[in-house]
Amino acid sequence: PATSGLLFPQDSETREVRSLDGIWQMVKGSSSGLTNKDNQENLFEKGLSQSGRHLIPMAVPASYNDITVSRSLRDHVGPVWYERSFFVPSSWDRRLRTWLRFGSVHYRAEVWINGQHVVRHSFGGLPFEAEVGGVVNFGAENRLTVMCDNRLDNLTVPQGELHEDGGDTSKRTRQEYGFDFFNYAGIHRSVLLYSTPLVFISDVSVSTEYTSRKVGIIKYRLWMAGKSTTKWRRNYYFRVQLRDQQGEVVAQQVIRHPFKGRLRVHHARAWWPYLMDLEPGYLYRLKVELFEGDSEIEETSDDDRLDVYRMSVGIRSLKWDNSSLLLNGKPLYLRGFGRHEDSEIRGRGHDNPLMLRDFNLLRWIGANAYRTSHYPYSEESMQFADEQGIMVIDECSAVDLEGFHPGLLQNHMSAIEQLIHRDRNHPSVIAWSLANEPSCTLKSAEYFKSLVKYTRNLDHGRPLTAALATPTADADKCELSGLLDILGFNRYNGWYLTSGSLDRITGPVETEATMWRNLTKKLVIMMEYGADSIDSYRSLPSLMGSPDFQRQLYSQHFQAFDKLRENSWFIGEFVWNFADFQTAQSYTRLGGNRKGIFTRNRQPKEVAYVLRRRYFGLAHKL
Ligand code: GCB
Repeated sequence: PATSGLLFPQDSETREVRSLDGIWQMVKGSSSGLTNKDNQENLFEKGLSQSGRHLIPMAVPASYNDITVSRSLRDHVGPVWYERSFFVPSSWDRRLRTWLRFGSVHYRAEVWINGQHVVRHSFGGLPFEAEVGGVVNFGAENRLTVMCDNRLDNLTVPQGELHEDGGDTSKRTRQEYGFDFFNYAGIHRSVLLYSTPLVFISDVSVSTEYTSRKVGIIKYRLWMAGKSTTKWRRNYYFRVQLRDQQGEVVAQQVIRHPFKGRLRVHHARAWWPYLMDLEPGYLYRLKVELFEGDSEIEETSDDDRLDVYRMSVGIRSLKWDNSSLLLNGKPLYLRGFGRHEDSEIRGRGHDNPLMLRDFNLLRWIGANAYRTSHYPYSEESMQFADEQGIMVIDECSAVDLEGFHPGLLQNHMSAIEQLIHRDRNHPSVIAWSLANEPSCTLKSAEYFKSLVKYTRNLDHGRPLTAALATPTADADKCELSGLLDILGFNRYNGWYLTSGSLDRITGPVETEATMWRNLTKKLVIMMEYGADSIDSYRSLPSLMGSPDFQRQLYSQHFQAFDKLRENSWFIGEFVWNFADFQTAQSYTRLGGNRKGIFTRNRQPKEVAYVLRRRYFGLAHKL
């Protein structure tokens, strides 16, 4: 089936969206053996209710792991099967195209409608869709089946290891992985059915500039689809209209093939981050219309209009060199967080109340940035970051990378391509993060060179970064650091290193940042630091794990950052982590990772007040 540009589905004069979220039926697939026994049973042909298997009511979107009380479902390794029925309006037949779109299924998905295969996809955190008009029954009931497989191996992004345990009768697959968060699985984001016209707007890309004279420039490119020859494009044209928040049209254009143009906005309102402007996150509204015919702008009439799509556009310029990162000409200092999409019961499932709470907390604490550690976050949250003026370092799902097999490089590139394609229009995205803590000293040179070259071809407008945890002794052997624009380093002084020593933090942080600077001459950011804490654990003097210790460890880091900030190349500090989060079970992770500034339930720990004072203080110094 045809796939298109993955514009976020929306209602418009010409489009309709129907949500398929809700309670679906689920069947746990087999977890024995690496071959897929369920496929042979053709669960998608008969339908789950006919399979004789145990049906589990399952919420969509959500991770399936923490919804029931079953240990075997929580720790399941292998496929699960989801199913629901749905209707497609008969009015969508013939006159429209029907699309089915998933915001994210982790990790591998196969989709059938009425027993016919329609699409497959790998990588959690990224959307995929298929045109399904050819397989659905219009004005009648349809059956949608989704197989979701959480297994990770040495070629998936992220990687994992699969082991076979037990004898012939009790074979079970065991999943191991090195990354420090639970491998939640399921249909994690919304499932949408939507219609477009037969000839339709298939993709839009924008990039912006903001000049010192307050002129905004929006360069755009538009794509249409729905006809099979290339000549026909000349019979179509687009109208683009930019409106400000009062609804006034501030720029417009009619554009013919090739569909590229630029809008100029005089006295533009720039997109500014939180606490750099009274009204952060100013967004214009871009309306894109596709017409048939060859009229001039005065003559365009809604009767000839085929399709309408709207999106928000923030006008800003982003520039960098080896001494600073500039937004609209002003140097940035990032006051940020590493985060997770993680909460009780829902796991990694998208949840609007949780997302809003998280943004309210980011603003309460005075942060201006976060990194989407360690995978792409929801499209809803990317849009919300635009609106709230929170800057995003957008990370692909390559966490704890090793092995550097050519097949892994292919998958890594594909994950980056899909991420950039999805997120390139967001003003909030200020950098791409290629990986978290990759091993980068062993035979990785060619791998990283190819990856960086490939990424730069996809987007010239944003700097590249990664979060490195290379031991300082091996820093000069790191094959990735020299290829980046921003060197991010993760280091747990006082925690994993020199555990418990509060007096061995400030010096090492300064020394390491300076070492990376001297070695690479690049911008430097501390991407992770922190300590676990449990509210009920009190001790005097403060010991590791107590809220007091966490607070003091932070204060020690702040002293280092204040010295480093005297250099323009030191551009930010990112706390690990925004909130406590779930991990694989281990005796080092009781109740998960407790390095949150907030509890898993999004209430402040003591350290939150200390960080709040710092982040607001930094904002006022700018
Ligand atoms: C790291 C990882 C992060 C972990 C963190 C920790 O370096 O990047 O995923 O959660 O350390 O707490 O150990």
